[in-house]
Amino acid sequence: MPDRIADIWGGRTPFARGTAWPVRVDQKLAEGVSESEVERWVVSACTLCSNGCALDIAVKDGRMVGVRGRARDAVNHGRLGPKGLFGSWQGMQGGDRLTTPLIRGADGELVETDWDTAMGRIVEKSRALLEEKGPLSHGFYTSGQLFLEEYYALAIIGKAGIGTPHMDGNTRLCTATAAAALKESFGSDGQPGCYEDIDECDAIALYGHNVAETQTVLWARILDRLAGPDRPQLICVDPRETEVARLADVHLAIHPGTNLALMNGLVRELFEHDWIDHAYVDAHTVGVDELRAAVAPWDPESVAQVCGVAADDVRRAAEIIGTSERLLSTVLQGFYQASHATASSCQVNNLHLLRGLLGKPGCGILQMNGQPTAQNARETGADGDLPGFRNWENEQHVAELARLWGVEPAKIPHWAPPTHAMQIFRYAEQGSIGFLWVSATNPAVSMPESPRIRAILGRPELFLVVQDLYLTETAMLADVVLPAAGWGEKQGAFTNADRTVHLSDKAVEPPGQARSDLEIFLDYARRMDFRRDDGAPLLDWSSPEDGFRAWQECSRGKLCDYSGLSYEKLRAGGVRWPCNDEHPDGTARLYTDAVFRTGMDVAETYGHDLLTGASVPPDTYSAMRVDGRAILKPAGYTSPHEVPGEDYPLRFTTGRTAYQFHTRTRTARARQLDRAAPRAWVELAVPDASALGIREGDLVRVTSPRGELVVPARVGEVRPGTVFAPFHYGYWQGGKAGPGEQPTAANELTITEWDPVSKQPIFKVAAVRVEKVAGGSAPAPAPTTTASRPAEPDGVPVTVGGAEAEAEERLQTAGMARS
Ligand SMILES: Nc1nc2c(c(=O)[nH]1)N[C@H]1C(S)=C(S)[C@@H](COP(=O)(O)OP(=O)(O)OC[C@H]3O[C@@H](n4cnc5c(=O)[nH]c(N)nc54)[C@H](O)[C@@H]3O)O[C@H]1N2
Ligand SMILES: Nc1nc2c(c(=O)[nH]1)N[C@H]1C(S)=C(S)[C@@H](COP(=O)(O)OP(=O)(O)OC[C@H]3O[C@@H](n4cnc5c(=O)[nH]c(N)nc54)[C@H](O)[C@@H]3O)O[C@H]1N2
Ligand code: SF4
Ligand SMILES: [Mo]
Repeated sequence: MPDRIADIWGGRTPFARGTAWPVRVDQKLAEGVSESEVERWVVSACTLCSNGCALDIAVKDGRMVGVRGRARDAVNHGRLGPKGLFGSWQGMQGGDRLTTPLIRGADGELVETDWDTAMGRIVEKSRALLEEKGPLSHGFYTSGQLFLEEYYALAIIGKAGIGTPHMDGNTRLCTATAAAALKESFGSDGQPGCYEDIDECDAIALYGHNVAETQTVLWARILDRLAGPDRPQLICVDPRETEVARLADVHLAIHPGTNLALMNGLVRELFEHDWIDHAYVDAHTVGVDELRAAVAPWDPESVAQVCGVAADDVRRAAEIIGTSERLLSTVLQGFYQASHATASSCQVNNLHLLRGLLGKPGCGILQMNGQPTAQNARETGADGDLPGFRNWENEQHVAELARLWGVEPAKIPHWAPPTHAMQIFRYAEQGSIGFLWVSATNPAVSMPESPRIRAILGRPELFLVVQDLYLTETAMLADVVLPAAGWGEKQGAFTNADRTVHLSDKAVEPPGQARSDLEIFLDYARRMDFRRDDGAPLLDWSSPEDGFRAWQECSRGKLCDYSGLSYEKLRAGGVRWPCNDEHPDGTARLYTDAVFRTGMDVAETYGHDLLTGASVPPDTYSAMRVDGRAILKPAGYTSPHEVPGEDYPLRFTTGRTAYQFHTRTRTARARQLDRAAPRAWVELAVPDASALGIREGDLVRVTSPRGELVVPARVGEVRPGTVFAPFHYGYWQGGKAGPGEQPTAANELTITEWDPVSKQPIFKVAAVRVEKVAGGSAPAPAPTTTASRPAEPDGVPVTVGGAEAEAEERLQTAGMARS
């Protein structure tokens, strides 16, 4: 059996364009448990990234004892990656789960209590603040990791119960730009393409997306096309030598923060060579002249100078993009969390629109999601949108919600855009928000400039509720901690990055008194006695399925239409929305008719200026008469705000490793994963390291204007002049609760700044200096299997998982077209 820590993607099953990706069922069972001992297999999908690989959970003696990929699911064809195989089920059963509510006692310590006391304290505080200061005293900061029904309940509580605009998800840190770029170009959130576009394309361009580590099963699909008889061409835009970069035909290792200059250059090349589908552009888009003018200065030489790449590589990439018949593009954090996030991501849309490559097999755009349920946070309005991709500036849309919820439209905050997460924290800092409820996210580690965020969360004037599985760095600062049931312990639906909806059934009981997030939100609504205008309870659901049905009504007739789905139908396998009477089996691709969601009546936004973020007023938008055409949005490049200088000569960027998920609450509790990347490190390029006298494993201090990290150095393959840090390692480091001896969290250094349109924080661009603190006695604790591999492998032990990381792979070739 393969060691799936050493072999992240598993064995190759090559396939040719237009044929089906072969099925391979990956399975992992706990040590000593054989398949015949498994009592039940429970339908679910993995929640350790946005890929949403379908799986069944193995149950024995009331515990989850393993997982098996689902052969017939369109998303993964049976495959699972290391996080799915090891992290999904073990990460829930850490032994140190929260099992009772905690409240801060008179002596300032968190003490165990019962639900009545904990909820009583929350409701008392909530009522007092509402009376004294009104709804704007309340803020909710949620996740991209709850289930659809939970978000929808929270959205109704916030918008129709309390009436506060201060609600957002950590999706603001994650995929706010995906939504923003889709809205700006096509009028609405909603992924145009789907994963089958990998099977159909001739070229794949990955923009700031290290898919090999962050959606390992999707990369396995790409690897299988690359190994097939008609290999697609591959373009990678990333400052590191990722696995994607290694296999790319063109690797553009640009300086962090310069994406927009590159993108303007690529768009310009299409115009220069007339790689334009004029009929498509004329019939289905607006704005081509403005776009042509905006990109005019960006000839390949100018791009090369600003981005630090070869002009000929820009030309080669443009030629692939300009001449491939079927092009698939994916975009993720290297764009979304860098400067000019929305502007750069819109240029990817523009490349497709100019070539008319949209709504056809192999011609997808995946403005990727990252978290497993980020899509649902956006759909349901738990993230600072209105539910169902409704537009807060459209009175009709607000009236629909008011009817659904049985309240006056005036109750639903829509006098200004919903408050984004960074602003919610600013209000908490200033004191206008006095009640902050954080669910399923760990901002003390994951938000930028963490010294500031910790200070805000720790303010004695702020009443902080934290709802989590574990006592995280954030929970330690709370006034009330609520123990949540998690994946496998509760039921709910969720939607992956290609619009595939899965159902996750309950496999086991949650530990101790832990309750599902849905139960907690419903309990709060009951205790607060939120009512419709007719006096009936605002939320009368008694099960997740009630919530699902309510959501189906809310989504009916909208782009994200769930009306044709049911739990029963989802048990048979994932289905892509929209799913309704017209499309009972779901919908593979959007915009096949090139009619976009830009009409006045359906648009989710009237758009923004990409450089300033100024919103387009409704009458201006109306006068533009976009009427269902896509918008080619231009933006001129400006330099990032924080650039290297004398004091801070290097560029700092951050991201992920294949083996850890975010702040590691789940992956650090799966031994196979944790051992592969147990502690923090930073990556330096060979020339930078040697100039500073730093060798592999030396302890270094990395300093930005905001803070410092002290961690071992990996002398690796990041582009010279750039320092990369994984952001997973909070001060929970090493299982120790409380600040560690040395700061290890990347966000100690990051900047409080965000994209003007999407409001997504800039995690990937800052300036730092690096100095050696002490010689190391061992190589850095970074994996060798991925982008963090050492430049000089001699003496660095190779990352392996050993016997405990062995997992089964069953190839099912019957009926499959194989190359
Ligand atoms: N193993 C693992 N998988 C995950 C997660 C995880 O924590 N661990 N998290 C999930 C989530 S929520 C998300 S959002 C996704 C994120 O998935 P990705 O976006 O693929 O992951 P990142 O490592 O954050 O960033 C991707 C790449 O951006 C590059 N980059 C940095 N700065 C720039 C720049 O200025 N321009 C360009 N073009 N590239 C740049 C980095 O070198 C990095 O390789 O992963 C999901 N999957
Ligand atoms: N420097 C830097 N910072 C970043 C990023 C970066 O690339 N660089 N990436 C950003 C991105 S894209 C993201 S998505 C964020 C992620 O940042 P976070 O959301 O803070 O990361 P997680 O560790 O996933 O936190 C989720 C929490 O929810 C808990 N949880 C899991 N399931 C459940 C559940 O069912 N119910 C409840 N109540 N709790 C649950 C987990 O135990 C965990 O504590 O980080 C962002 N921060
Ligand atoms: S690719 Fe993502 S969803 Fe699939 S098994 Fe890995 S972590 Fe889970
Ligand atoms: Mo994310």
